[in-house]
Order: sequence, then C-alpha cells, then structure tokens
Amino acid sequence: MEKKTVFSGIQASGSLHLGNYLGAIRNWAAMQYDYNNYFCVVDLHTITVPQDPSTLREKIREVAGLLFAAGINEENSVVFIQSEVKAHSELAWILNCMTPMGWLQRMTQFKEKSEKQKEEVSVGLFDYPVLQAADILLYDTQMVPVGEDQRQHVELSRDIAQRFNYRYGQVFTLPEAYIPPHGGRVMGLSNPDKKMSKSEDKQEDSISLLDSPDNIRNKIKKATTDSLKDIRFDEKRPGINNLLTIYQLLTGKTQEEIENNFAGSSYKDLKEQLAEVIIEDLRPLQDRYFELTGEKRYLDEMLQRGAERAGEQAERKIDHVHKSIGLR
Ligand code: ATP
Ligand code: LTN
Repeated sequence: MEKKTVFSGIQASGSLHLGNYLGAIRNWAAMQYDYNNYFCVVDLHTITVPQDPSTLREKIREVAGLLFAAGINEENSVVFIQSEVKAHSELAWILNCMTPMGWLQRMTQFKEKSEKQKEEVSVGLFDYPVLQAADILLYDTQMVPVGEDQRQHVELSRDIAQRFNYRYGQVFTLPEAYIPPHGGRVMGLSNPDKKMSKSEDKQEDSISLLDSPDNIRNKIKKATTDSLKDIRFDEKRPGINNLLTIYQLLTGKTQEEIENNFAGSSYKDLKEQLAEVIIEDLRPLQDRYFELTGEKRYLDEMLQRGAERAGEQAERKIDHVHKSIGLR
C-alpha cells in the first residue's frame, strides 16, 4: 500500500521546549517510518510578529538542527526551511485571492494574538492561515500532525482546498489534522494554567531542549505546585498534574504505577526524580545536536537537500495550479 503523506511545520519564534518535543517533534520522529514526511521550519510564519534580524537565521538553524537531533532523518523525511522553497509564498498569494476575509476573521489564534498587539498587528498575521494552507496543499498532504491549537487552521486549509477544487477542478488533496492522543498540551512550569510556549517571556516557565542539567533541576525545583501533599493526577491541581503528566510522557508508565511509586513521597522527591528523567531523556538529543551543529556545513547541506526535494514536488504542484486557473 502506498504511504500517506504527512506535513507539519514549526516556527522559529524562540527556543524549542519540552511541550514542542512531547506534543510534536517526538511523535513526528516516531511516526516517520510509516509515512512520506515533510517537516518544515516555517520562517515566513515566524516573521508575522517582529523578530530580531541579527538572531533570526541562527534560530531557524537551531530549530532545524533539533528536528534532526530528535531523530527525524533524511531517509524517511524531507526537512527544509519554508522561505527556501519559493512556491510557498506564490501559492499563498494565489489562495489569498480566493479565500473570503470572513473565514480568516473567525480564526481564534488571530483574535488572541492580535489582542496583544492592537494597531501594530500586521496583515501577515491575519493572513497566516492562508500561508499555512499553501504549505499543506503543495505536497498533497493527507495528514497534518499538530497540537490541538492548530486544528482550526488545518480545517481552514481543507475548506480552501475544497473551494479551489470546486472552482478549478481536482487539484488539491484534502488534508486532515492528526492530534496525538497524549502530550497535546504540556503546561507552563510557573503558570500551569497556560500552555508551555516559546513566546512566553518568563524563562523559568519552560524547559528548553538545550537547557543544561543544572538549569533543568533549578526550573523544576521552582515549578508551581500547591499546598496539598499527596501526589495524584488531578486536573483541578494543574501544577502537580502537569509535573506528573510530563513524568508519564517520558517514562511511559501508567498513572496508577506512578501514583503508587510516589505514595508517601514529598513534592521535593517528585521534582528531583522528574528532573533526572528529563535530563536523561534530553541527553542523547543534546549530544546529537552538538555533534551535528559542530560541523557547520553538515546541517546546511542537509537543509539544502531538503529544500531541493521539497522544491521539486512544490514546483510540480504550482505548475498545475497556474494551468488550472488560466495563468499558463
Ligand atoms: P508560540 O508560543 O510562539 O505560539 P509554540 O511553542 O506554540 O509557539 P509552534 O511552533 O507554534 O510552537 O508549535 C510547534 C508544534 O508544537 C505545534 O504542533 C504545536 O501544537 C506544538 N506545541 C506547542 N506548544 C505545545 C505544548 N505546550 N504542548 C504540546 N504541544 C505543543
Ligand atoms: N501554525 C503552526 C505552524 C505551521 C504548520 C504549517 C503546522 C505553519 N505551517 C503547516 C502544520 C502544517 C503552528 O504555529 N504550530
């Protein structure tokens, strides 16, 4: 049977954290053997909010390096940087011309993000989901593995594809979101009521994938808990629940096993053990990251090959689009 095509994207808006790893990248690496995969560092999405030009390129490379370090490999996946495949911007423009504004006005992520920026909000931020649709539709993507927060954007991509096909014939494959059953929402350490996020200013709120062991121990030590004592999974106690969930995602143990393990232990014990589990899990990833970025050209060459492979498919699709709408 032919393998289905998977596409997903990740922004370079800050350091990748444990939420990105447990909710996205780790699953991408694990599922890559069963699918044809495209994983893209979406730098054009990243600039929908202001970025510092002196560090942006390095952040883009860091994210790409971490994808490989997490086990995504060239044999099974095409890893590339969005702006290096020009067809993404081009298709986004074409789709812009056939997407009703009303559809974008309904996007909850835009409403939330623009709330923070008021008048400064860019047209790009509004248009963000159309660029995302272009990413997905260029590759005949069938499955889009993302966190819950992205479901609405994937559904919009599907609506855009359907509308295009209705007007111009069968050009695009209809994509579906794939939300992992576990890990879809790792919460912040200092504020466990909100998801762990790259763009959160507070450093202690998230564990970066490149944090040193001491840094990890410190952050976990300071993580918000509560004034109770017993160690149980309980959504009404977001701090302790989040620490236990991270522990569970990393060890693969059942809730019952974990609660039995920690029966009679203190929060201090839990935090110490959790920190060690995180450190051990991230160690091989960090080693691989420093190994592959130590030789500067190695990563750049892999990314160049990725852009070439993605570019071939994307060019074929954009040709088909040009012809179907009458530009060629
Ligand atoms: P930002 O905070 O800038 O919005 P982000 O941390 O949400 O960024 P993205 O690049 O938007 O990161 O997301 C990359 C992938 O990681 C997406 O599939 C997203 O759903 C997933 N993801 C992000 N944060 C979490 C989290 N806290 N828990 C689980 N998955 C997450
Ligand atoms: N909006 C996504 C990133 C993203 C994406 C995509 C995800 C851009 N293009 C295509 C899946 C498919 C986010 O913020 N996580």
